[in-house]
Amino acid sequence: MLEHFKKLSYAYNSYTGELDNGLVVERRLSQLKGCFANESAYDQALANEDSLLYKVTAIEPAHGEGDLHYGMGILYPGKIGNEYYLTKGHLHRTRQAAEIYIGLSGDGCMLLEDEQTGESRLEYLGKNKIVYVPGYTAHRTINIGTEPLTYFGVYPANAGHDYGAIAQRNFLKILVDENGQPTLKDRR
Ligand code: PAN
Ligand code: ZN
Repeated sequence: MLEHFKKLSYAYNSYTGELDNGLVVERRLSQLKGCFANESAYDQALANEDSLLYKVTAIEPAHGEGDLHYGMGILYPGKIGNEYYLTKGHLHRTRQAAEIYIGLSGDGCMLLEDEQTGESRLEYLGKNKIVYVPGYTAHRTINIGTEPLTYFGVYPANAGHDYGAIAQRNFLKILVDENGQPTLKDRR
């Protein structure tokens, strides 16, 4: 198996979220249409600037069963209205595929939502914190701090990403700043 892998170790930076040699995907505000609850605040922010919200660098060698994929994310601080910057969020195409997130720097949360029951959970994600995302669970990362949030994620190579299912029905909960406190509310 070793011969299939050109490279087995990578340098990373906890503060910039940079991971050598990976495939970098950038997500700007215009690509998160429908994610934020306050649509007029979204339109206003977008008219002002198509800001960079986050970047993900993925390493996906995918040579076969049992393999792992992994990636590093950097989610910048900010808000749309009173809702914190967030990632699009997704389910895995292979629904049973779980994932481990490890917080590297900054202050954030993971919003988890069981696809079948709609049960939501909010877990803190930051330095020295690991979050386990079970299968069948939509997951979204949220920056509740003033610094960039960086994290590492590892998932089965066959997990895949399904953005459509959760985009259509949307996460049931939103995380907003209420008097300086991150507060989980129903999306109305
Ligand atoms: C992560 C996510 C990353 C960006 O690596 O892909 O946080 O979020 P979106 O993919 O929802 O834009 C992961 O969960 N991979 O499976
Ligand atoms: Zn995932």
